Amino acid sequence: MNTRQPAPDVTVIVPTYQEAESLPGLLDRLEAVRAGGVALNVLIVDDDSQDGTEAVIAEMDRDWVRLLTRREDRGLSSAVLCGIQEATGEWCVVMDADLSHPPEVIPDFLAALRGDADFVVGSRYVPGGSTEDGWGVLRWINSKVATVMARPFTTVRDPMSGFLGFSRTLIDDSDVLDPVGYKIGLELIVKGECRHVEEVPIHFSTRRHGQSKLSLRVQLQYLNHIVRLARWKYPRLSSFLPFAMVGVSGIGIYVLLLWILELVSGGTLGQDLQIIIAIVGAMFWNFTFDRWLAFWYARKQPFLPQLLGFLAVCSIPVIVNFLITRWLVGDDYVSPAAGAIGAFAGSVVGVVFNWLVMRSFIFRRSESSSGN
Ligand SMILES: Nc1nc2c(ncn2[C@@H]2O[C@H](COP(=O)(O)OP(=O)(O)OP(=O)(O)O)[C@@H](O)[C@H]2O)c(=O)[nH]1
Ligand SMILES: [Mg+2]
Repeated sequence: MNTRQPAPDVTVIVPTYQEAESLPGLLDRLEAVRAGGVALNVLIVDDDSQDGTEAVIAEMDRDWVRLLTRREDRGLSSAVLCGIQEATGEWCVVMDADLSHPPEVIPDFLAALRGDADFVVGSRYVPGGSTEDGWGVLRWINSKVATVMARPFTTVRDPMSGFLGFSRTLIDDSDVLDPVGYKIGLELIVKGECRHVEEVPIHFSTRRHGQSKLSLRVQLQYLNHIVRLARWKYPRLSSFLPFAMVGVSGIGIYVLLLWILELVSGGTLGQDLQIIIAIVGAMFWNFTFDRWLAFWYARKQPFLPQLLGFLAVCSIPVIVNFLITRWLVGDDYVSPAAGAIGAFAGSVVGVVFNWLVMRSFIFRRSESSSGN
């Protein structure tokens, strides 16, 4: 890029992996947008494709196009983040290389950003937007399911879009970004705490050259990404819900263990011992899954104090259950109704009280555990 040129209004960031065939067409269309009066430069962030990308860019020889070849890092989101760091324009536009995204709407993106939008998405699902025919049913379902899963975080109709516009300074602290996700748009909207996301309708074309990089692995990463976003945006709920669910599963484990012990020992163990073994087994079950799913941020802290604390706190609802049942029953007859009320009270205490106590005293957030 020629450093003597004035800073452009917008840097178009194009992450690429083996898109040499598509680049000339893309750059021609971007050149036409420039000719239309948009001061843009282009930053191609290529993951060492070795498919002639470098030669294509050298041959086209446009001084407003810069190729950044990454030889160590890999991945779409991290390529985009790298592009944002290297961008020089006041605004960033991110788009695919494969001509799925029409560069001609970039002026509309800028108009929205200069207005009151803090983020712009090229959208297939707003009036005027469309998708080229020929998407298989599976891909369509896939896109819809992914969109529905993003609903708790944003009401944007097409949060899966990879055609994005935003201010270069949207994220001051790039450490908050988590490049695990393929869907960097969703990540930026949520962590940039964008309030006004504008959707510019686009016609999404099917790629003509090269291959899709959308693999099953990438889709599994999306699930992981959603979980991480939930933990970031709703930290208490994302801890309490798994805790409650593990609690319910623990009851199942308890009953299952009682049944297995009865079956295996044929009653030789004695009732008390069977109950104790089942309780301890269920506690270990809960501890393991709570530590993993509900208190994920404290997983790197020492195990033993957590285990002992967990067991101590767990015994509180058992005591509550015991005391309430005792209080409700007469001297010599333990009625099932009293037992049920006691167990119910113990469970309620168990879920809410245990969660609060464990969060505050046993699985504490440390400075370094704020991430996911
Ligand atoms: N730098 C970099 N770019 C990538 C990587 N994976 C994908 N890309 C680029 O990101 C853009 C989107 O990838 P695509 O494979 O087109 O994904 P898609 O649009 O969901 O799928 P298709 O519609 O089948 O093309 C393209 O420009 C890719 O070249 C990667 O690992 N590193
Ligand atoms: Mg594509």
